[in-house]
Amino acid sequence: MMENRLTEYKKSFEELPKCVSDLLETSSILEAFRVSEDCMTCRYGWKRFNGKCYFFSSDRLNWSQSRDDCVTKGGHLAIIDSTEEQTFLDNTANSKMEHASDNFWIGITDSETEDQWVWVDNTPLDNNKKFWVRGEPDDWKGRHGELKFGEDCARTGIYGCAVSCWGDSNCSAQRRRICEAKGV
Ligand SMILES: [Ca+2]
Ligand SMILES: [Ca+2]
Ligand SMILES: [Ca+2]
Repeated sequence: MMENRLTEYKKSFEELPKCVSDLLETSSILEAFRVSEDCMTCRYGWKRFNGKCYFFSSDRLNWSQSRDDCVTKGGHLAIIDSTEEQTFLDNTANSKMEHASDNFWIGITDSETEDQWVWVDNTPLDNNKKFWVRGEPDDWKGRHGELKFGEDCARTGIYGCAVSCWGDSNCSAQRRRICEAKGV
């Protein structure tokens, strides 16, 4: 445990020069404050919110590759358990999307049992903290039901969505991802 923490601290220092150059490029006190706050508690390139750190990828992977990559990065695919976290994640995703459906994988799937949604830490989806957009999840199998696999993995919303945004999608689709990790 201590060793993990030490490695994380060392990593933060390695990434410090990049933080400093970001800091020098800020144009307002407010922006400088935000950059230094992110840098103090999260690894470079991760964004801080409520004591957690989030990574919004620019590359695209299928859902299970995304899940594994977040673990490699020392975290997990985002587990969303409050309206605040959901709003922050979809708002930030919005600011990074290149087109209307350029959304991000999050850490929940019903691939084990259809319609039983479970987060990557094995917690079942809480009925009071579901953020599906209207009409989803629909386990869509094509217009004529011709697709073998339905939709068992969840993604963030289309452009402009803020709270009830999630959709289920084919797990083999290539999408961006949101990883979540503890702050250092
Ligand atoms: Ca979370
Ligand atoms: Ca499904
Ligand atoms: Ca769907």
